[in-house]
Amino acid sequence: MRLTNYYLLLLTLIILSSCNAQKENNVVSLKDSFKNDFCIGTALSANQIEEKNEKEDSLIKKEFNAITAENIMKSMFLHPAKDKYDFAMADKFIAYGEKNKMFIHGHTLIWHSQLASWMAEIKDSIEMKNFMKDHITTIVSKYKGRIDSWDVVNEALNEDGTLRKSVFFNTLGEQYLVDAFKLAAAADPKVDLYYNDYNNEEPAKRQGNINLIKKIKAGGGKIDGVGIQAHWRLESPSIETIEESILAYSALGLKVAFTELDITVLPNPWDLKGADVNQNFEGNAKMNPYQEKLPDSVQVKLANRYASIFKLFLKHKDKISRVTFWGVHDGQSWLNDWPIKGRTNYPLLFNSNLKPKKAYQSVMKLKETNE
Ligand code: 9MR
Repeated sequence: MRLTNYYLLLLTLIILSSCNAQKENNVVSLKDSFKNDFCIGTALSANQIEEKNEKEDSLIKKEFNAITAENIMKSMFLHPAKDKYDFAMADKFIAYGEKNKMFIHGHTLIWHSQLASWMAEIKDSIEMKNFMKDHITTIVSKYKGRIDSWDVVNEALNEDGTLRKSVFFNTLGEQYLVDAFKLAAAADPKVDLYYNDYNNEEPAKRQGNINLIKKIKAGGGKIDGVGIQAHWRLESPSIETIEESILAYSALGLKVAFTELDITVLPNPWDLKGADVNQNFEGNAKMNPYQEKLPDSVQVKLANRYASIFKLFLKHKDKISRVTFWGVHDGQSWLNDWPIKGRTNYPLLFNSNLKPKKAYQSVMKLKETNE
């Protein structure tokens, strides 16, 4: 009798372990789990585009079906001098996406930051018009039919919804927005054209963004979508604010993409009321509390935050085209160096050893219970 029990127990254990083994062999990934909902993207560094690290490369291919170049397609790299373009890295980026059958997003054509120095010196409207025509036409035509969507204009708004006094605005006024979208559409009529910004889920900036979209349309520009960058925090923005934005933008007939998603878990110098923002926070242990590891309590908070965000995304999947994380893993995140240099942040779904975090499980779990 005892022996029978022993054999029964052994049999159960064997069955259980073979189920688990099957589960492990059954490759589950973000891109497959959300394949009927929206693209799951990541931003790639130069090294990742060049497939320098085999483990990172196989993680990228396994989990993501959309890519954005984190830096190499910005104007200072693509167009370093007035008569010089450098497409070497962008060509590799596109080839990488094509080889892996990924959705390829172009970031970014007109942005006041990471400009080549010669661009920042353009002073008059004729020179700026010529620059925009040459820049947009050359780049968009080169990749016509190979890039799926473009950030035509990036970060043109101030926090209060007014237009940023960028070098483009200062030389051309608000007409530069319409011109940029017209030039991009002329160069590739089929590619999806986006306006992309951060904090544009917040009410004042959102209203400014809505006005901007209406201006582009009224001026005869083609705009297909709005990118909400989604550099977010554990406590804010609220799910309600994000939802209102999805609804407001899609009511204008636009696709909504979350283009640079990450969630900081570190203290923000600007939240410290009364603190001097200019004071030097580098090397200050209070501002870098999780150098060794992320405490479980915060890991759980991050997982819950990601779960509620993705729950909302799923609720509005008919309006959302793509959700892209700003980086593959924590070790690569720009948030390790901003707004304070040299900290250890944990904003993504994979840790710096490329292992899925609790946040990854919590996002994946939404699909297990949904379907
Ligand atoms: O992640 C990018 C970082 O490596 C660069 O140093 C930085 C320079 O401005 O740009 C970062 O990416 C930005 C993106 O292009 C536009 N939205 C904000 C992103 C984070 O700063």
